[in-house]
Amino acid sequence: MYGNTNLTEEEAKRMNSVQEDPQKLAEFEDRIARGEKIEPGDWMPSEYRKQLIRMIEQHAHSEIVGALPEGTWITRAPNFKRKLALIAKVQDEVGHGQLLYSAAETLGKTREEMLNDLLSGKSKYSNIFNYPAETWADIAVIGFLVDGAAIVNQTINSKGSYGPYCRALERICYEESFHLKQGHDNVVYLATGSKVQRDMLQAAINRWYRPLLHFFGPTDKQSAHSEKLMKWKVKLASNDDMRNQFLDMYVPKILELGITFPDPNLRKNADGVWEFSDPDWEEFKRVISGDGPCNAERIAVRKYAEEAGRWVRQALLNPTEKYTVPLA
Ligand code: BYC
Repeated sequence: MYGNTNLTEEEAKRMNSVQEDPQKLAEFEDRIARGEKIEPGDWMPSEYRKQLIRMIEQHAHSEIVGALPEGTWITRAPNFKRKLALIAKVQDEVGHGQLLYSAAETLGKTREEMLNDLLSGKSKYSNIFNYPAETWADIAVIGFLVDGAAIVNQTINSKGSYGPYCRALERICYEESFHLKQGHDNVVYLATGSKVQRDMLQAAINRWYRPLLHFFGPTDKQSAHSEKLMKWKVKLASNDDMRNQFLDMYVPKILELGITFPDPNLRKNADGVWEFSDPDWEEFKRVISGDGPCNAERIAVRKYAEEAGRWVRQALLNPTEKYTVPLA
């Protein structure tokens, strides 16, 4: 999936020692224009490498942190069938993290460096996982709408220019489509259930509406990286376009269940563009800078996992060594 060239940072620097050679850059851009995939050992501008590491790493972190709000509901799932589906989904999300860390490693940053940057707050992860999953309906909404939003983004970007990332995204999208089905089933079940269940679902939609709008990133005018990423076909649609596609696909599906969105200005205009109230971009900035409702808790859980799992990593690295940590 990744090719067999995992570069160290040192090697990556060396490979790009003639990084902005105009001829190499022109050849690289021609390849991208022809729709060719760039592979780990190929020449690439250092900025392309840097941007990919940033984006894939953030994506990988989002998967493993994203498993946390759902993970807390495994023990509280309403029945065995739902519990089994949720366990499988959470396991998939962590697996997606593994695929994405491997894809980012091909660019020269080690997994350890990436995880350290997550824990120190240097590296971002998706805004949306810094909100609490207060009720079982939040799990339904995450499964249907957060996974739905992720599929919109990932299906588009799986046609991008960097081979290892695209192949990881393709596989992730297959698995996400099962997540979406369980989320949809869960949402429909609650929407067609008792008044208590419908109210619970409505309250969850009210909570997740704005974070979902934020999920696709700042508006195109505010987006710092889109222009470059789109030029190099890492991103194949802008933040606003992806957000619009998501609203187009999912708003009608929620409305047809008799559930509403907490925004009187949400509507599709004659040009097919969805309009909505300002989703409070200041809140978005706060949340992605570490000051959301659950940022501290999410990082604390990850730190605990790192520390408590250290002996496992050590044991795996030294298969001949006898266990020094008691197993019970
Ligand atoms: N959250 O220039 P912009 C899942 C940051 S997990 C946090 O537009 P870009 C799932 C951005 O990083 C799937 N930060 O950025 C898992 C940049 O900051 P820096 C999650 C955000 O990269 C478990 C600054 O804002 N999906 O589905 O061109 C259970 C300026 O933004 C966000 C991905 O990770 C955000 N939402 O575009 C269930 C998709 N948005 O780095 C489900 C991969 C922006 O300069 N990522 N920022 O400090 C992408 O497609 C792109 O990175 C984005 C943003 C569209 C998100």
